[in-house]
Amino acid sequence: MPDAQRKTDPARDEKDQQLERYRTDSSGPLTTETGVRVEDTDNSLKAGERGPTILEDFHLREKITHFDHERIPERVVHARGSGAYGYFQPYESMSRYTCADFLSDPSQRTPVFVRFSTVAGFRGSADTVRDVRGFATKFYTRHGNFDLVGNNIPVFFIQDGIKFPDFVHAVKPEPHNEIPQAQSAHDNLWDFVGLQPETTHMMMWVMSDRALPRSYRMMQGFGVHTFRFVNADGVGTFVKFHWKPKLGTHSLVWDETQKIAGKDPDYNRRDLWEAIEKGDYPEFELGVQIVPESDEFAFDFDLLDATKIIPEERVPVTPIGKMVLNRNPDNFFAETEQVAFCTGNIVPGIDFTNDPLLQARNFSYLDTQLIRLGGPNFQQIPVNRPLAEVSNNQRDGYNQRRVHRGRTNYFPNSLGGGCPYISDDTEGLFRHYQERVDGHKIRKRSDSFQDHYSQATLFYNSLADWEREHMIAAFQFELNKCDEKSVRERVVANLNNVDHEMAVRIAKGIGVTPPEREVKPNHGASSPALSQANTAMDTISTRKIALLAADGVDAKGVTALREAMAAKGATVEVLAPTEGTVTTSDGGTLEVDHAINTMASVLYDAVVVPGGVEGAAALAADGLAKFYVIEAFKHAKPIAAMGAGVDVIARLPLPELRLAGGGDGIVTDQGVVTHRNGDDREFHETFASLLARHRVWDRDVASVPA
Ligand code: HDD
Repeated sequence: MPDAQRKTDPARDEKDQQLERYRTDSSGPLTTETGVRVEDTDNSLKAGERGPTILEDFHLREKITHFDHERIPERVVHARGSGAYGYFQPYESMSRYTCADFLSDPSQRTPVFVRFSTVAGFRGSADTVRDVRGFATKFYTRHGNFDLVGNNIPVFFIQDGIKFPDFVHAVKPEPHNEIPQAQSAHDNLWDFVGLQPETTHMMMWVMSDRALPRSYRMMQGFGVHTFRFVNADGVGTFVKFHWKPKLGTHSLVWDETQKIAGKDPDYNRRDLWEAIEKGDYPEFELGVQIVPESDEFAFDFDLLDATKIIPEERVPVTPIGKMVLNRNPDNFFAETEQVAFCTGNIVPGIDFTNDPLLQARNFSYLDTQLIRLGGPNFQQIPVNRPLAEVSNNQRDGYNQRRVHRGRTNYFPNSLGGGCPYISDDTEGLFRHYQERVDGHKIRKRSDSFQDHYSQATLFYNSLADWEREHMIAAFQFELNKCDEKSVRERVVANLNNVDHEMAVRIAKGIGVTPPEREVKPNHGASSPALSQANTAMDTISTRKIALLAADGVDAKGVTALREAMAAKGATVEVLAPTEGTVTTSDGGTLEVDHAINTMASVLYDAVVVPGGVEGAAALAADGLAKFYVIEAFKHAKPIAAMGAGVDVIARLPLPELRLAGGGDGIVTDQGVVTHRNGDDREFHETFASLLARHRVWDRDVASVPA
């Protein structure tokens, strides 16, 4: 998008101003890194026009050397990601629970940088794979950086960080042939899963639609661990962090994700970038579940166990503030690649618990940045720099950018005026929460961590029918990709602990003998908050609608639909056989947004077939156009047809549908809304309400080819 069209928030926050000091624009004559102007950068220095290149060519050597060193190690997990800046603003002071400055004043905006990611794939892998999504937020608070390094799923695969290398080795491509890329559907992962029952709850989430988000702007985020708020009196309270997207939590369907991975591997990255460029700033509400310390043992699971949620019906999520992402980075490498999140980055008012997963993470993140970013000075990289003042006696090291003056670099000192000193001022002072700890050194998992199934069952029970169907199909898909029968059998035996009927169905779909007996009856409890069927469905803002057009299209209906959708924040894009324009039935022209073969229905939320006899006839004869509609139907997307466009639908190989005839008004059947006169407010409203519900799940799609 040209710079002139870029909408950016005019308010330049402190982080933006700080970054301004480091921004550079290409200008002036071309020079070496030492500032020497060069006369030619296309030809190396040679002994004669056809002679050998000579070592003396400092420009060649510098240019090639720099290029050779352009890459840094990709993140060992979460290598593929995308980031944005924005701000966080609390709704009211949380000082009753925490002295965290950024949560104390509703008029204060704290700059943030957020990076969303997939876990297993390499840096260049596709966005829409089945995977957990990372949701890492760096708050540049006045009292230092706070990193909330979460995921879009509220639980984790393992309970103790010492298992992390095993889990990651198992899910990553297999070591002998480095296959498959960014896929959990392979023997090694499921071998590990079957042998490690603590993964069960998380695997249920990963097999659910949560692992296929429609957009980074439409997924939840979770801090996962139980953290601690600490107030000014030193009183601690347990807390779980939740991010809820304003646009609701919505997902793609599996077949669609696989196709998008080829059509647009940058699907989620592009979506985030374009939304921010257009001024459709993604918004998330931060909420907390608050548990007084006196209730530490009030639950039938351990608050320190990261494979467990606290059901929202038991402890509600209190909204405490909102985050708005309003600025794209200037440079992917400098900012999104070099951003370094560390769970150990906390600020006064927030503290850890003894969750053994969190404790290991606190070591791992700092350690990984040392290798990834080449030494201990990575906090000096512009995107990582805190806004709070930094002053200590840490010195030297690779990539030291500070020029420390003075002769002292130790504490205490008198020769440097005693600086930096330990102050009595309690404002912004970090004090560790004084938790009493008493125990034997022991390598043992607590008995309170041993129930791996009750919450997996709770999740299963909470899903809508369509969500369960998707999950069962996902288990079957993944396990069918496993060659080893013993691996499939072990996973089924384990799932039998979650729900017998579910395990039987999965077994039947993967060539494994179904378990004969129920291990224990399903407890029947559910938590409605866990189902995506209960998410926000009141907006079509930023949704993308494909409108198929050919010469002879009815302009009036198109314009009316476009205006109606734009008024609700959605975008209608015109797709036609070629770029340029199409001729409308009244002799005018209609701008084409994309040639139909450069896009696909999977890149849109809905498909529209407009009126106009000639245009509709052309679409009816165009295999690509017809496939848009059939595929959209298969993926449960709303479809609209107007005027002669209804006849295009009528001739497609779809299940029997009631469509609008000559004398009918609006007819809606299985999410297909048709009307002989498209220029109608009620028609637009019907279509928009289908779109707001995201998908039409009660549609018969099994027999539809796509
Ligand atoms: Fe992790 C990256 C989230 C467990 C070790 N993790 C990483 C990122 C996210 C998470 C979002 C990407 C940050 C970015 O965008 O730069 N990780 C989680 C969550 C976990 C979790 C929600 C469980 C609750 N992670 C976890 C464990 C360990 C790690 C148990 C190791 C003991 N994670 C890492 C890492 C990474 C990382 C190796 C790779 C790149 C990085 O840190 O900066 O240190």
